[in-house]
Amino acid sequence: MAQLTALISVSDKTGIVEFAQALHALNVRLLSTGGTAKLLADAGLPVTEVAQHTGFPEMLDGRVKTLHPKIHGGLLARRDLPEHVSAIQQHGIDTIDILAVNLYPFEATVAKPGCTLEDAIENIDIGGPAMVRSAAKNWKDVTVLTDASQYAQVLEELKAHGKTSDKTRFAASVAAFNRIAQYDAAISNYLSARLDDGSLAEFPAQLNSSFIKVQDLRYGENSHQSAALYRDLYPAPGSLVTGKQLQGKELSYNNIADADAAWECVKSFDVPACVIIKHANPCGVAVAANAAEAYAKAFKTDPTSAFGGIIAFNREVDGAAAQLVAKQFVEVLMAPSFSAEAREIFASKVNVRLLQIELPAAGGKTPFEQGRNAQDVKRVGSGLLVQTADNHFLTKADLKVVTSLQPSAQQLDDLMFAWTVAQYVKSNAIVFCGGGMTLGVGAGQMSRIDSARIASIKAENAGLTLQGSAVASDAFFPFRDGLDVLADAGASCVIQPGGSMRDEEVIAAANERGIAMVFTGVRHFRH
Ligand code: 93A
Repeated sequence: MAQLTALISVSDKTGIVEFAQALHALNVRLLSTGGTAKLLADAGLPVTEVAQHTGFPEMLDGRVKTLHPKIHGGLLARRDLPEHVSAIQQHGIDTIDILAVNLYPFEATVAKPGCTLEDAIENIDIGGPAMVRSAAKNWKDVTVLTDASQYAQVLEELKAHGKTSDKTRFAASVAAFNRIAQYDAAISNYLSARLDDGSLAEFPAQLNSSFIKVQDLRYGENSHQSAALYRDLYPAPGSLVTGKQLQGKELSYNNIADADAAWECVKSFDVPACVIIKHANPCGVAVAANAAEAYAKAFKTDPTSAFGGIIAFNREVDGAAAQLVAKQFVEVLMAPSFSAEAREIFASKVNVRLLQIELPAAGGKTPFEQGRNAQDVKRVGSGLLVQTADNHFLTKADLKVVTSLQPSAQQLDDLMFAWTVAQYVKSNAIVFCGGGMTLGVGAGQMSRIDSARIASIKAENAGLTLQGSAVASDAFFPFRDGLDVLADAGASCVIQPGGSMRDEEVIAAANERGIAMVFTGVRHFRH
């Protein structure tokens, strides 16, 4: 059998002498680059330096070592194509059958504290990945090894059969491309984070989309979980990650998740609004003439749950609002701005996290311009669920009145408000509203009727009346019983998607109970 040739060029030299010794014992010819060749020669192995093999010296501080047709021709030539075979013969190129390469330690270098841009750049391997790609592309003829853990299996196959199996070579090729993808991602992430001045923003999305780590968090959802916050390289204007923390303890994982829910919800209102979130659900939302009034109303919905809540405003927090909020225990307070008086009021409450986030400019057309994600991602066991984000915002013109009773102008406003809030409540969501505030929120129940019951119980606990209230349901009523619970509680009008097999039964129930009902034609599940 013709003698095989192996090219060995490794930064991490773990196990490489033993591997080369074993190859030599199998009569494999050894080619190698400077540092690796020296190590092998010192171990008494017969090794040909790549520079000698190509007849071209390593140059430019080693930047050009293996970038030569004698190397890439030897890796890429197809042994089954006579044209390829004669071409390499004509040019005096020998085939290379085994390639063992591991790359300049870019990841380890940039992980070191104090790593300079220059250090990082010098550790970007060019020739290594080029050879790995050549060999991996030509996997039918070449075995490519990118990790020391692969040496043993290859030696075993060579010992047993004088060659590696197709299966092994293909698996090694896939592993090689995976390694190169990781390596390139590390380079792209590091450099993207260094170029954080917006100068890529003009490029098409595929050239500028990447995530940057903002900070490690103390722990995740629970203290035994570790966590970090990442943001888009170019965050949408007015999105949570563009915020600036003015004071307070470091934000926790749950703080950030809840703050995001609060901020997304409060951004939906054009008029002054306040949203109080607890465990990802709104426990009070209100609109009013100013921030203080909006807070006072939102707080009334559920004062018990508001304790330790996350509060967002879409208007400046002025002295009046700050004075009211300061009476309760608050974890995070968000607003586009805080007046000097408000800052003064919170200055002594050193633990309260104040987050200043600019609102996106009005009139944005795309989700990005509106400060929203275009896409939603959720992890499932060994997979990702990806969807376009729930960016459907209803207008009154979208509504279809389905009952004999028409909602009044006031009721329509209340229904629109209730619908906006319901979009931010975990399913099954039932939201009682009236006078520009939530009156009872039923969230996250497995049955719609339980959400309805819970919402009315909570209103009762808070001493609020549901007589004449407007109710939003995030999805249709499968039976009339859910609607009956709302009517029993005092609802006068209902907004819901419609689309149930029993819509007729539910509409009849609404007519019978004197309720005005509108269909949206869209639902807002939130899980
Ligand atoms: O500087 S490079 O990008 N240019 C090259 O032509 C080249 N060829 C191999 N880096 C290159 N390599 C890398 O050198 C290999 O990927 C390996 O990590 C390292 C081995 O160098 P040495 O054998 O001199 O220690």
